[in-house]
This record gives sequence, C-alpha cells and structure tokens, in this order.
Amino acid sequence: MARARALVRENVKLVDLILEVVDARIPLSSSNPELEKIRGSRPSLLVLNKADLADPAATASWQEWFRAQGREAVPADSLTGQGVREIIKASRRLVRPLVEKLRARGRRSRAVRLMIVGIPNVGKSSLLNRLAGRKRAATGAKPGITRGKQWVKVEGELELLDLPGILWPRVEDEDIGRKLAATGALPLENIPVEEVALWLGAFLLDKAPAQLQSRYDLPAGVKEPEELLEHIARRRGLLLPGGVADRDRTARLLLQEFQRGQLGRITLELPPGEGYQ
Ligand SMILES: Nc1nc2c(ncn2[C@@H]2O[C@H](COP(=O)(O)OP(=O)(O)OP(=O)(O)O)[C@@H](O)[C@H]2O)c(=O)[nH]1
Ligand SMILES: [Mg+2]
Repeated sequence: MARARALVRENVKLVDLILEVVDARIPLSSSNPELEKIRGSRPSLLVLNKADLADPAATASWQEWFRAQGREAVPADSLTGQGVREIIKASRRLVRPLVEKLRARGRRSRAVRLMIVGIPNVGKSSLLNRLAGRKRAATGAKPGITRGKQWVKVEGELELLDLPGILWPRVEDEDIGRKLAATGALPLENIPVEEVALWLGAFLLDKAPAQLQSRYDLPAGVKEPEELLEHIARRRGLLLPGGVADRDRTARLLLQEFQRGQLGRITLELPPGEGYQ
C-alpha cells in the first residue's frame, strides 16, 4: 500500500488531468478520499464505470450530485466502449484552460498528459485499452528497452500514461467494506462470503424485490435474508447430504449473479440525502 501510494504520488506529478475510475454502483465507497490531497489543484474527471450494471436513474442523480460539488462525472461501460467519446470530450474541455495558458505564453503546443487511477477491479485496464485502442500495442511493445514512462496517444493533444495508478480501497469502514465485497472490488477469498451475501440479500429484499422475484421465483412472503438464501439453495439444488442448504455455495452464487448483472441494474448507494447510503 505504501508503495502504491508512492507510485501514484510520483506519477500524478507528471500529468495535467486525472481520470478517477469508480464503480457506478457505489461511487463514493469505491473512491479514495486521499486522492483529493494527492492531486492538489490538478483537475480530475470522474468516470462512473460499469454504468451498464447500475440503475440509470441513480447514475443520473450521482452525476448531478457531483456537478453540485464542482466535479464532472461521466458514466461509462468500458467493456463496450460506451461513454468513452464523452470521456475524451470532457477531458479536452477540462484541460482547455491549460492549453490556452500554454499558447498565450507562446510555447509550442505540448502534449497534455492524463493518467487513470482507481481502486482494484473498477475497470482501469479496460478503460485504458478502450482509450488507447490499437495504438497501445505499438508503444507498449518494447518493455525493458525504454526505461522511461510509456505514453499512448489518445486524440489530438491528449496522451495517456500506459499504466493505471492503483489506489487502496477503504476496507476499514464496515459498511464500505461490505459494498466493496458485494461489487467484487475485494477478492472473495478475503471476505466473509456468507455475511456479505446476507447483507446484500437484505438490501435486495428491501430495494429490489421485483428483481429477486423474477430471478429466483421468490414467493411474496419472504422478508428475511436467511429465508432468501434458503429458498435460492432449494431452487438451485445447492444442498448438502441430508438435504441441508449449502449456505456457502448459495452465498457465492448470489454474489456472483449480482456482480454479473444477472439480477438487473442495481445501484447500492445513492447520493447523500437521497435515500439509501
Ligand atoms: N460490466 C462491466 N464490466 C466491466 C467494465 N469495466 C471492466 N469490467 C470488468 O471488471 C473486471 C475488472 O476490470 P479491469 O479492467 O481488469 O479492472 P482494473 O481496475 O484494471 O483491475 P486491477 O488491475 O485488478 O486493479 C473485468 O472482469 C472486466 O471485464 C464495465 O464498464 N462494465
Ligand atoms: Mg488492471
């Protein structure tokens, strides 16, 4: 973690704009507040990635909320490339003051440099590949020969650091930790799977009962997460000898199906003051 922090600090100094990737289903819980300090006065663009898995209305609320905080946020799906054009457009807009300043000083135009940062598994590499397109292979093909940083042309004057900065997730807060685990930002080996699945189950029973009903044929009377897991176990035949529900496998199945978007597009936190946090 100390190394990751040092590396991000060092690389931030080289760039004009930061692309901060967060998970659109948990925009605050997947951010890292230390980045504010590290980036100083450098502008940053927030990328609400995996927007294809989030509730579109909630994503629109988040965009508005961030705008009110003076931050621009763009939804994206880095797998299909949806939103990538908007990221490029917003980036060019955010660096325009710098470009104009350089021009006014009579400098020859230089590249404007960007880097991607974010906690593990939010889609940094996927976005990098989307932004760099096929050009990436050309510059990245000489490891060990060029000792300096690798920069990839994106468009116009924009260049992107060919290595995303990894930020550390905020696991010390229990509520944040659960949301990070539910969305797959933390590896399943390191989390109490059943506890997280019960939390997610309770959330879904409360906020997305229709999705549960259609995915698992859930009868209307089920209100408790324990009952939900029991029902899923029977429905899917996840039973131990003697017909007892295999709670561990069922918990994993629920988390996996949620993470793949098989339950629908569900956001786990809304902007402060707008419902569930
Ligand atoms: N549905 C969906 N999946 C995505 C999106 N972006 C990335 N993924 C998936 O999320 C997982 C992580 O993506 P990566 O691009 O490897 O994420 P990363 O931030 O580089 O992860 P680390 O290198 O581990 O820090 C992969 O399974 C991707 O296919 C997205 O916009 N939508
Ligand atoms: Mg990566």
